[in-house]
Amino acid sequence: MRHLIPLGDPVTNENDKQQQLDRYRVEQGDRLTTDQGVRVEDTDNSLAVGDRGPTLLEDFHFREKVMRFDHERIPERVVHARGSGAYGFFQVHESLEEYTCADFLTDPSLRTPVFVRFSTVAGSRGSADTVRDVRGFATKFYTREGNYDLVGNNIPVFFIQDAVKFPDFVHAVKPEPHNEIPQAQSAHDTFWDFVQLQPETMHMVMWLMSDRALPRSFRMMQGFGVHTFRFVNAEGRGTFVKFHWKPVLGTHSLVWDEVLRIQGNDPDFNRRDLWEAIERGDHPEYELGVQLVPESEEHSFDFDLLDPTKIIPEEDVPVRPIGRLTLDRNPDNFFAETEQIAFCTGNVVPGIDFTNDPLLQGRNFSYLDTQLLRLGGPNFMQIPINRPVAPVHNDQRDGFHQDAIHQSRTSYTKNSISEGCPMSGVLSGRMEGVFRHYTERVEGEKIRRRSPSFEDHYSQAALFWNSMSDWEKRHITEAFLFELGHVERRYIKENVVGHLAHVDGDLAAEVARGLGLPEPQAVRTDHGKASPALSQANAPRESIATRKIAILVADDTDADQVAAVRRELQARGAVCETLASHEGTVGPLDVDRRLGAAASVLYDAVLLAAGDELTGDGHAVHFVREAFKHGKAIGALGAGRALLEAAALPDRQGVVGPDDEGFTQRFADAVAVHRHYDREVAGFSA
Ligand code: HDE
Repeated sequence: MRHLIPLGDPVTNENDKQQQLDRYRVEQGDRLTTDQGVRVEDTDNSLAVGDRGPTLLEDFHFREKVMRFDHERIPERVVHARGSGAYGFFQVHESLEEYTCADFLTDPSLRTPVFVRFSTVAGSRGSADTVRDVRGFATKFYTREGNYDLVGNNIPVFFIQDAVKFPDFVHAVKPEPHNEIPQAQSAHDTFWDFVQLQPETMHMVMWLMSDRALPRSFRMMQGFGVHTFRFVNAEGRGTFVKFHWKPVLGTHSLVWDEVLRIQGNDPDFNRRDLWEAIERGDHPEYELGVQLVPESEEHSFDFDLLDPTKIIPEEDVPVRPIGRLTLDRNPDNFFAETEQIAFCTGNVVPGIDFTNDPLLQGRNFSYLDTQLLRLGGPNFMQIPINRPVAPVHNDQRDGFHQDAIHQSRTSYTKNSISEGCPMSGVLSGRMEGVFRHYTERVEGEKIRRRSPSFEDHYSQAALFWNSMSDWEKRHITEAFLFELGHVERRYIKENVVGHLAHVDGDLAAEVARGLGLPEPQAVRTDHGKASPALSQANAPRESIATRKIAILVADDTDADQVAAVRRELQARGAVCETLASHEGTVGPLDVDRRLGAAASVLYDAVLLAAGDELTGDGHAVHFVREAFKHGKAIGALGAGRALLEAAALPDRQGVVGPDDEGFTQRFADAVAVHRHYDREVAGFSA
């Protein structure tokens, strides 16, 4: 394959972006100066008249310092305001040239640098991470042919079918306008009012009420491009494509009660988890998969491929793994990198194109438009994090914050003065590497009307429900009860239940009962179909890599035994922390955290190695009972038997005792299961 751009190192370019950023990175100097580089005498006292006199306007250092402070804030994103980002690289497994000419998808030796930003949607920048919400999964690929942005979510469908409704939808889910309550929650009247009036939301609402909306970690959630996009190969042939990110660590969720408690214990739970994993060298990895549909099969589904409220079940079109994303570097500065990164769905490279999905078409306007205000003008792509590694040459000029000093005497095309440069492909006659929009025949009347092929709002909501395990169905039902329980208007609840009756009669009846509403008539035409790939219960749960295990120790702990088990767990990739009633050491063991300053919700499993000293400690007993309530693996070692007994747990699913043979293996197996959900049936409450 030929490239217009000189490529340098032919094997890898994963460092290209970092080398570019190095030019902008600034070290902390040792002398304080003004923005003009003038050394500052004293920054603790402003210039004033005498000891007790007024401050002088002439104090340029004071004015500059306060002026800069006054203007530190930029508007937060109108949605996805709270996010966390990381650098990494993407490498395709084998050439996809049969389907796309995108350089980064055809050269397996290439490591394309990326920046990924994960986010919640509804909350403000300072809101808690663990809320019931969709998560953004936006990836900027700095390819040799320009930036490609895959701006996805962790749920494969969306609430609405047409972008023109996005402002209404967002206004409905955001805090209510009169009192700005509630923060980062969908459990309020305006959101459910929108839902009851817009049945196209039903499929997405089912996902939102499921545990998918409570990811354990950004490292353990899927990502989806949502829309059907188009691959285009060198011959100009198009293939429909849906993008999937699958985390190598598996897809895991928190439980609802845990979510609520983490909000107080560590509002930065997901952000911290991502940061710490990368600092530790546990680099998050995701497989990129594609579902490919030949154009000839566009109309062979019982839904419209252009409808973003629909998935293509994996059983019908398998997800083909095509490459791997690895995140291996934290940003140096949150504002400069994570806050200023600007994703635009319109950023595509040759070989990847749009379809006529009306949601996608609208997004292509919105993302570019939103950055103008957020980042202060049309040159936002010159901010270091947004710069492509591919060279940029054009006649676009001036505007706020123009950073480049264009030396050319011309800024128009065609020109003769600069020998016609820079020249488009057509003008130069060199078409290699140009972006060519896919040639598609379109005709029709100019109308404002939803396509009849977008009309079915319930079949895939039912497909999702049918595919759930018992515990997943239980969680979805409870989520509806919680959310609608926070709605004041009875008719809104009734109408939502009315929609649920189209999805599943039992679900609708149970929600109605819980809310004290009349049971609706079941109206679903039961298609009886399920897609096992949709259930988290079917995801592999074998590894304990990066699971956080709390080890409770005291003076009666057998330190050698604990050290040996800890070593084995760490060898399997677990992250262990030792907790005791005080910081410092317990015998030869280093204490990582004081038990009183920790909470079970911050861990995936608990290993009890302390006995009598903690049996009378209410916090320690609560710690164990709460971990049990949230379905976590519990192991008791040596003296830990006494603490286990003190906790008086009602059953032993996922509980491994000191006398159990092959303790470490059994405990690791119990941790790998992630959550022992069947405990919930016993109705245990801590
Ligand atoms: Fe977005 N969305 N969105 N969205 N979206 C934004 O762009 C918008 C939609 C998504 O980490 C905004 O830079 C419209 C679907 C992510 O910086 C804004 C519509 C999907 C992010 C915007 C949608 C997404 C955004 C706000 C309906 C999944 C965060 C700030 C047509 C496929 C990106 C910004 C980041 C952010 C508009 C629907 C994902 C206002 C109009 C569907 C991950 O432009």
